[in-house]
Amino acid sequence: MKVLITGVDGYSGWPLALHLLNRGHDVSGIDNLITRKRVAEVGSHSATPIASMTRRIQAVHKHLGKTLRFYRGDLCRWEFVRQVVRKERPDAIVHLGEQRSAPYSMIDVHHAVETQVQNVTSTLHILYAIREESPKTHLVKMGTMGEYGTPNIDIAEGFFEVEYLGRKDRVPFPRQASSWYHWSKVFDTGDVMLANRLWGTAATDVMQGVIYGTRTPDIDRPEFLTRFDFDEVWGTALNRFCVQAVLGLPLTPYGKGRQRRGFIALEDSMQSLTLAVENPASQGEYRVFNQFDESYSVTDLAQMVVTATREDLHHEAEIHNSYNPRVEAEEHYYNPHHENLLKLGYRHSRTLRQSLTEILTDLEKFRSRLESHREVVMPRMDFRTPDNRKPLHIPG
Ligand code: USQ
Repeated sequence: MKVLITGVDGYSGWPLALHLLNRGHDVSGIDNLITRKRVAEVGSHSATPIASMTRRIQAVHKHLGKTLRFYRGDLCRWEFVRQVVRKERPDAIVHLGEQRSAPYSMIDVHHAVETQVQNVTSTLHILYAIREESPKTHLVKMGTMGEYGTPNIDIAEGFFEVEYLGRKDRVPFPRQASSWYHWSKVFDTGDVMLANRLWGTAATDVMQGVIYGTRTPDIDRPEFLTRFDFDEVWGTALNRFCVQAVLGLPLTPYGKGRQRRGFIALEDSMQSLTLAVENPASQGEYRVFNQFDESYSVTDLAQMVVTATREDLHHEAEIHNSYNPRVEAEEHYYNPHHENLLKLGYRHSRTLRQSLTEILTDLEKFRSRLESHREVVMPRMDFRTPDNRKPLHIPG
């Protein structure tokens, strides 16, 4: 199949490109390389030393004997998006090319607007490019489990039956996101559903949980490493806890630490996106996949990292809850459903505990890159105050 990946330079875009190439697909990719700049903007860098896009493409050619067609450009430029889709006319577009950090979107009005304008614009451009240049293309759109928020009822997989004042309907599950970033994904979902209703665009909307891991079988040489972020803006809680443990800093669950989220290993995320691509939605179909395997509270994560640090690195890590810089429920019910991928043959292949050994071992290898950016690891922002850069007090 011909597959176009937007955000091909990103944490999951790059391993997905390698995975699809290794499975014999014809792969092209778009990126404006902005994540590299944005991470530098907050004074950080990837823990893993990632190759430039040029070196990545050369390595694909040299080691896999394949060509990855790369288009450097901004998805907010309509003519650029249209020209690439016209040239490629892919069977599938996997749209990963969006600003993906909730904290980044909460820094101030400029970052909130930048996130929403860029994310919503890119999705609309892709929808229109499919309509005008390649109407049979199947869109696999990266959304987030965070669109649903944390309601006090089970979370359905996209749609659910509701009875209200004696009448019944099947309607989209309510969205209650808790950052400007997560709301940008809600708006995307609305736009993808509308394109599907207006034009019959085939679409899979992937509600993805937090992805973790440094390895997949396709990342088997230094030039193929994918990025791993650990600062408070770009690093997820799990990444940050692992880096804190390696550096001997306290692990920082925010607030009560009972916030629960769904998690999926990078390798399994590649498996599910591949299943979505290889088993496309039909013309006129809009489907939703809740994509995660295990659900944990932030404290569960921290405790698992403490155990893995003891067993794998042979030193003790400590947990010091910091106050919560985010506005979110710190204790809540969480039971999302996920059946649609299982029906396509998805099988959970990596547990968090297995991945933790790999992550900690890999981080040890790149310790000097963590040491040199030690100051970005502990939380410093507070999104509850107008001046969100107020320093936090971390005990110990
Ligand atoms: N948290 C801590 N300590 C930290 C950092 C975060 O306790 O040092 C807490 C946060 O307060 C939050 C939870 O951990 O309650 C998750 O935060 P996160 O930074 O790990 O992840 P999140 O902001 O939810 O975003 C990440 C990805 C995003 C993706 C989303 C999936 O950055 O691209 O959409 O996970 S989901 O969480 O299901 O919405």
